[in-house]
Amino acid sequence: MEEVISKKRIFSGIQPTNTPTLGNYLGALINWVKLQDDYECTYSIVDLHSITVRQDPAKLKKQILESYSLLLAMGVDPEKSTAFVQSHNCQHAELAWILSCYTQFGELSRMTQFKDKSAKHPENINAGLFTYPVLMAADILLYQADLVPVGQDQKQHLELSRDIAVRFNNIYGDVFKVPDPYIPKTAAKIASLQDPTKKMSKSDENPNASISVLDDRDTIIRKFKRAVTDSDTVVKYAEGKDGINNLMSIYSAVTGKTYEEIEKEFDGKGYGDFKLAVGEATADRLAPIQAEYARLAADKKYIEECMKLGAEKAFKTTRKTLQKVYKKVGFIVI
Ligand code: AQP
Repeated sequence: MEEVISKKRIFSGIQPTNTPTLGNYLGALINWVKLQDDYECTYSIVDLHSITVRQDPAKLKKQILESYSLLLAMGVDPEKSTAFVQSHNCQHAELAWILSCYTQFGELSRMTQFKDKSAKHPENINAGLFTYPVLMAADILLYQADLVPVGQDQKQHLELSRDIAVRFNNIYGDVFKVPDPYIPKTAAKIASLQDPTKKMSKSDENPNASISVLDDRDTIIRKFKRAVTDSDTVVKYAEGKDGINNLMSIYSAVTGKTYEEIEKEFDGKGYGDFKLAVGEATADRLAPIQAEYARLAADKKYIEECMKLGAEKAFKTTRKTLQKVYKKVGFIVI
């Protein structure tokens, strides 16, 4: 008899805190699309996470719709994968509560993101900001994910998810799959265009620091022209040239060229020519996504149907896990 090998499961999420940046795209979303062929993928717009920082409701609603539509425009297939909005599956919040009773105050106090974000928003150090990693653990463990694509910044949170899973399993038996990090072969780390020692971030207050995937061609080119570099003139990947290194990694990611090829291409040319080329190549790369996004944005009914389908698929998958958890802790499942 032919052996049926089931695909490994992947879970990943993105916060609808603003329009995704070129960093989100090249560092994460581009891989989400690729992974769909080889894995059973679940992708979420994690709106519950986004309110740990105060959001404007009308803007948030627009951003959830926009982020979701962009996922589809980039190539996430709602039939093949599960693409859903986190708040459409109430079981995330339910499991998060249970798991919070199996997570220690001391563990959460050690999370560097909590420390960073509380320093950034001293006026709003809310309990959600503190328990954010528990909700993240619930997101992952609910789907029995084998692998979680994570950037460096989320490694500590994934480690905690693993600790919580192991702790729960030690008490109640095999309930949760213990997830591993997935480090893609090509994971670009994109830095801010204004401060190349910092990551490009969608909530950066300086609009020139990041490229939104929906920026028009002129804006993209203008932002790259203004990108902070150094006083040297040679386009070369080297230590201490953070700005140029960042532009090279962007150019390499959008064109597929190696650093060596890029250095050759711009041999004898200045930073001005290089910046223009990076801007044009990035705009070319984003153009088809923007066109598809415009088409989808005009079809709200289709987007709503996809959201519903995603929510149903997500709920069905996670119901099994949550019922098992309820039984294990001693609740009556009716
Ligand atoms: N600059 C980046 N380079 C590479 N990857 C990046 N990611 C984010 N910024 C870069 C990856 O994108 C995925 C989704 O990110 P997120 O929505 O969870 O939020 P984040 O990591 O906190 O990204 P932002 O843009 O900086 O959001 P805000 O400003 O809201 O905090 C993740 O896989 C992340 O690694």
